[in-house]
Amino acid sequence: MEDTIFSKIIRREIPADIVHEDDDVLGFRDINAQAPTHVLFIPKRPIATLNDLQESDAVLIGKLVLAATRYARAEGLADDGYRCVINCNGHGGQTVFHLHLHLLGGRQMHWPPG
Ligand code: DGP
Repeated sequence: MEDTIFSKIIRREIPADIVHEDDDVLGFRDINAQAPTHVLFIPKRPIATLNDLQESDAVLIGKLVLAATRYARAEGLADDGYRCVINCNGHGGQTVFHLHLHLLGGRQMHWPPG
């Protein structure tokens, strides 16, 4: 997989506001926040898109989701609610090809999305 800006954030080659880190997952604030809380959770091991997930990634993806939901709870978002989004490829609106989960919270979300 080609290097992305997110690999540079993992390696601390470019700055980011990192809010979560463990062995497998990094969480940092989105540079273009769409909500009062907008954090991106990424696997440290680069996977380009949802299409590239293998059966063997099931635990990793579980850890990614749990990192986001635990963070949401710690930030006091759980009761009001929040949104988790993973965009895939062009129609999904993906622009950075290192799989990432957007955690958005702190305001009312709307459905359907645009
Ligand atoms: P997506 O469209 O799902 O691929 O979302 C990519 C997100 O990544 C987008 O909301 C903006 C964010 N982003 C892009 N470059 C950077 C960066 O250098 N730093 C941070 N913190 N976020 C970035």
